[in-house]
Amino acid sequence: MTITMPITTSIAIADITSPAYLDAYSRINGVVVIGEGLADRHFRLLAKAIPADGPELLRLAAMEGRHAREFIGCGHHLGIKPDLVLAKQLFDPLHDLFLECDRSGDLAGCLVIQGLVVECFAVAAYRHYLPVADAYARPITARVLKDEAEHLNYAESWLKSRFPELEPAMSSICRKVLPVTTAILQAVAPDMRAIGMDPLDLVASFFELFQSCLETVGYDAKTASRLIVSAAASAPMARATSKSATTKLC
Ligand code: PL3
Ligand code: FE2
Ligand code: FE2
Repeated sequence: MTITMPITTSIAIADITSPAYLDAYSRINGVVVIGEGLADRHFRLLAKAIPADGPELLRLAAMEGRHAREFIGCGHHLGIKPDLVLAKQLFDPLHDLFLECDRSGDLAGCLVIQGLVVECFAVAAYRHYLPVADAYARPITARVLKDEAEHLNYAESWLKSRFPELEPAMSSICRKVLPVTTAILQAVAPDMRAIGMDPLDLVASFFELFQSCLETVGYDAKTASRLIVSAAASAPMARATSKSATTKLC
């Protein structure tokens, strides 16, 4: 996976000191901190499940732990606390799916969930956050973005080298995990707007990246696109949150 396309849309920089910005940031920051913390856990579980790559996977897990701490620092710098309760609730269905795959020995499922879906989500989100990030968060986000590309690369090459035997399991987990991922995005869409991001652009980038990952591992373009469109069409509405105004993307 190479990440080349810069984000070039015109951006209205939000007031990072306003109560509305800080309130929205606490929920977005919660999603990022929980997402990074779960990525750490998932790579540790993968290290046990794939002992031959154990040291490499533990190294990736440690990177995720560092990302979580650095993003906590971004929130701290703005004087907010991440809303971890809401974020955990939003990530629970995805995490449960990962644990189910881990317990049943479905390595393809684990790698699609963490290595492709979550990492594409992170890359798309951080690419779109970068142009509106405050001066403290910008260099951190840029560094993290490079790390996430490495995580994607690991999963892509593992899945690519076993594609013919794993294709059915991969397609099956995509149908389950894409809708729950879109639901997380929907739930924080109003908050993304409040911090200057466009959630629709993010969703478009996420699907574009995910399509290119599926093609890299071995899917033909049409099958990949049908898989994504049918999964996205079955996305449930995200749970309404106590503070966020709406759960619609547009
Ligand atoms: C994988 O390494 C971690 C996955 C984390 C998922 C992040 C989702 C982010 C949603 C909106 C983020 C905007 C960025 C804000 C940064 C504080
Ligand atoms: Fe990360
Ligand atoms: Fe990652």
